[in-house]
Amino acid sequence: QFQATGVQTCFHGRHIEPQIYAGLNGSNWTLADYEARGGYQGLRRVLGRDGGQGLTPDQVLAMVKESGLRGRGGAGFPTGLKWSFMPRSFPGQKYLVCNSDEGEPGTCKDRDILQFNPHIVIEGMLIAAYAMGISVGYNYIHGEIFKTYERFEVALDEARAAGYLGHGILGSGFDFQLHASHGFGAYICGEETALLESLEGKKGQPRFKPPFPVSYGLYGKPTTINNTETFAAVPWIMRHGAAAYLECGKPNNGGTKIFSVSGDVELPGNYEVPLGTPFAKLLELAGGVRQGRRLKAVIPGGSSAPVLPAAAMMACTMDYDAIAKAGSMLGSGAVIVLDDSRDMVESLWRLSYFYMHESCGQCTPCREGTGWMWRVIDRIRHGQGRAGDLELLNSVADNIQGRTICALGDAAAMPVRAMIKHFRPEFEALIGKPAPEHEKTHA
Ligand code: L3W
Ligand code: SF4
Repeated sequence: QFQATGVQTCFHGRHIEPQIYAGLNGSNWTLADYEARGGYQGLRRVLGRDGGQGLTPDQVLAMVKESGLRGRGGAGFPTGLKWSFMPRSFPGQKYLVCNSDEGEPGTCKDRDILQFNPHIVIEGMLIAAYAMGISVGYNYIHGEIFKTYERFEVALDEARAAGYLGHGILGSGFDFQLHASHGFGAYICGEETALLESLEGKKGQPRFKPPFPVSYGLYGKPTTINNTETFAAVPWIMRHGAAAYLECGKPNNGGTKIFSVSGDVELPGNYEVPLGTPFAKLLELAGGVRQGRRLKAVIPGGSSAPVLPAAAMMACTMDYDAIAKAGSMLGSGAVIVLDDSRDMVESLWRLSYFYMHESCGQCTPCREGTGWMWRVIDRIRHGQGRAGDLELLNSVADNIQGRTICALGDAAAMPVRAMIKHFRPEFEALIGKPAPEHEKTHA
């Protein structure tokens, strides 16, 4: 039973309403429902169709910058800054892309936003397109959530019929066409340049960066890519103002964030809370550690984020800066809770298998290194570990991290190093005597 819920929380002594899940009951996703909740009012304000004067693209951009909104896909890059990179005048097509290829283990927020609130993403993309002078957009949706893709298509039809998409939107001079596209389930297609390759109909393999997509994106044209949740935050900012959004969170970490809390908790689910909420509060909202067991560790930002032991996590607030200071990353906001019954060697063994399986194979350190790390962890797990295996694992991780085309290599290496750093005795306990000399090259 996975819950999708916005939680009203008290933060800095103030009552904070959820911004993305507000008013949702699971079935009120249609255009009429969305409009009844105040939907498309942000776009109307921007286009001057609410009785006001409207906002210029520069004013919209300034608001997004001031709001402190940071990318919700994993990197936390400032959204307003990213939008400001888009060239204003370009003699050709510019593109806007929504990255809904959610595949990070533990992350399941974007699929729920699209399922329960698709119009909030469409409205956010419309406002982004207006700010950057873009007339064509795509939403690339993960291939394993086909029903969600179908629902998004229906929402697009509703928006077109109501004049929110197409030419002369709401009687203004603004044009925007938006299309949905679905992938086929490869994790690597969530990496933005692999996504673009896939959208172009090619094999989804990452490109070298730079050039970044804003210089050389879809079909080689300037392209801005943001995560689903990032676009979903934009309408609220337009309706309530940048300062109100920033105040919801903490400096440099504006707004609310959806955390997918999974693992050993009583109430796994998506929880929308202000950035800066203490981890202890989030854990409490998720019902606490299951069956009254003790917290052992937490992976705070999806499987790519280094694991943190319980004590470090309980001292943390849930925001980009605090989690980075503690030695991990907020990532996409997938909080994987591990209780004291968990075997960390087994946990790492599962994670490592995932990265080995999902490596696109394009660069040698990742293709060979992910398999090498998994094989070493596999033999440790089966009681056949050798003296020096932990040093070997760290060495392989060192030779992957920072030496690959995309972040998957780093994402595979970081959990290995963190698990060994924090839970070394569990690995050592499984490692037997030194292997015979002739076996030492077999890793
Ligand atoms: C123009 C520059 N643009 C950066 C843009 C860049 C991108 C964004 C962030 O990885 C992380 C990764 C995963 N001029 C620019 C520029 N940009 N400098 O800003 O860039 P970057 O390179 O910091 O990150 P990234 O390559 O986008 C994303 C982590 O997210 N992650 C992955 C989650 C996976 C999902 C999923 O399931 N789909 O969300 C989870 O933590 O490890 O560190 O747009 O173009 N100078
Ligand atoms: Fe492919 Fe891995 Fe290289 Fe990324 S790091 S391009 S997934 S081989």
